[in-house]
Amino acid sequence: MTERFPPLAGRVSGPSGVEAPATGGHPTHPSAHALRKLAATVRVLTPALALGCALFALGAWPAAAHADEGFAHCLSGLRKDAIAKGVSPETFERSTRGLEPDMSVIELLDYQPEFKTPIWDYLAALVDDERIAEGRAMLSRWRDTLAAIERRYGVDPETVVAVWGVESDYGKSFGNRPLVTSLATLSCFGRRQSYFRGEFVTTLRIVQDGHVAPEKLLGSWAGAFGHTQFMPSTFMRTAVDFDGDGRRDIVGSVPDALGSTANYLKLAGWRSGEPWGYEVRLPGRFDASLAGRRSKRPLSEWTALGVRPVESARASTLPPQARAGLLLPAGPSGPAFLVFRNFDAIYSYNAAESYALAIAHLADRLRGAGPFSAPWPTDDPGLSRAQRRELQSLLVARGHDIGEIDGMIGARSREAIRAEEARLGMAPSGRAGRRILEALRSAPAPAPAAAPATQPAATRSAVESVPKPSRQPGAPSTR
Ligand SMILES: [Ca+2]
Repeated sequence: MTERFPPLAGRVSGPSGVEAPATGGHPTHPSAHALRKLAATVRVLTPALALGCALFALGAWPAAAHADEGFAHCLSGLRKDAIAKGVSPETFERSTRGLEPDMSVIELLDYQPEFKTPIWDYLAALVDDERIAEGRAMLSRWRDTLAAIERRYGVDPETVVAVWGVESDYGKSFGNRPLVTSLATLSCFGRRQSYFRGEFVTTLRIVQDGHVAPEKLLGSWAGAFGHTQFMPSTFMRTAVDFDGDGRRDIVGSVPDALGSTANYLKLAGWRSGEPWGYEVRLPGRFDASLAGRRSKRPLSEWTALGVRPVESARASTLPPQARAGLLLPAGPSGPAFLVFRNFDAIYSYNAAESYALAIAHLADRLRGAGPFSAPWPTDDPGLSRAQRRELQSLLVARGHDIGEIDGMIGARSREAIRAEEARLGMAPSGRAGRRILEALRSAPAPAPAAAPATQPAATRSAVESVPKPSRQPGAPSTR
């Protein structure tokens, strides 16, 4: 699994339900996240592969060529690749019969976000009361399975469940695009065709080996699928058959998915019983240039520099020679963390520090810890998903058509926020923060003329209570 994303990862799409943060890079609002991951993917290619990739790009399908003709020609090339790698002609024919390209995935590949999400917004939505409560319910429901997983792989239940919660919202958000279609399209058009060809062929092998039913091979636009949102190649390297039925099914089997997550982390260097890290306080006049996940120093040096754990009990499990990096996700005036080897293991899952921090913090919250001690350096904190849905409902009640009330703040929600900010005499930012939420809560009820043109808010509230299973990691929201 050493090729997974940056260090190890293999995924090109992100976690559930949040836009990409401005720092560290990740998620879910696909776009920036996806691009970062693609960049990361390229970084891990061997020089030979990279050369192959470049040569392939030179001969890539001309953009002007008719998509259908180009696709048919490309598919015949993919067929040769697939058969050379052990896919039977029958599997190939069955999987690609009537297949047509889905050019929307190429748009997603090239999508450039117009809005940077601050890390406090990102974390507020990924580690909110809902996800903590559901995670605790999952810890209880899958207690025996998680205990067996910990015995086999040495990864604690809270970490495994936190990855699950961030990756697929505990199995509620897999993405709904057929992998074969997306990956065949990405193999034939756009950038990174060489990478996606490998993922396409591997997908056919997963089908051929019977691990996951073909009709259940749905995922993000880039091909991440199942509870763990593994790319097909990551699946091949790291997925396990934990329930013992002979299939590695990270879509249909929670034990397989959770076991696969733990196996992934173990292969990424997880050290059993060690913490990922903990929040610290910096001394006055601290040299922030010492920060960096990779700039590791012994704990004793950090102590000598005046860096102190916020809770000393959590720091006492590591020896003074244990090596830690200092993470300052929002600069020296925000929360600070010392992070150890296990943080790197989580990071490898998705190659973004903000992502790893979300999982690490969610795991701590599942263990009963509270929020970070230091506030984020903002006077307008981020919103939970429930608060985002409330904000969207308030916007709809004022006549804005923002699409579905799903807690995902996309372009249409931001446009509506901008309009309301202007109306209320605030500087228009388009950001879903506490200030605009509180302003709209206390603003006078909208005039009847401004009633929603589409669905009444009362009808929509039913929608908002249902977790949205269709989030596309990597897909820009249209709202
Ligand atoms: Ca199984």
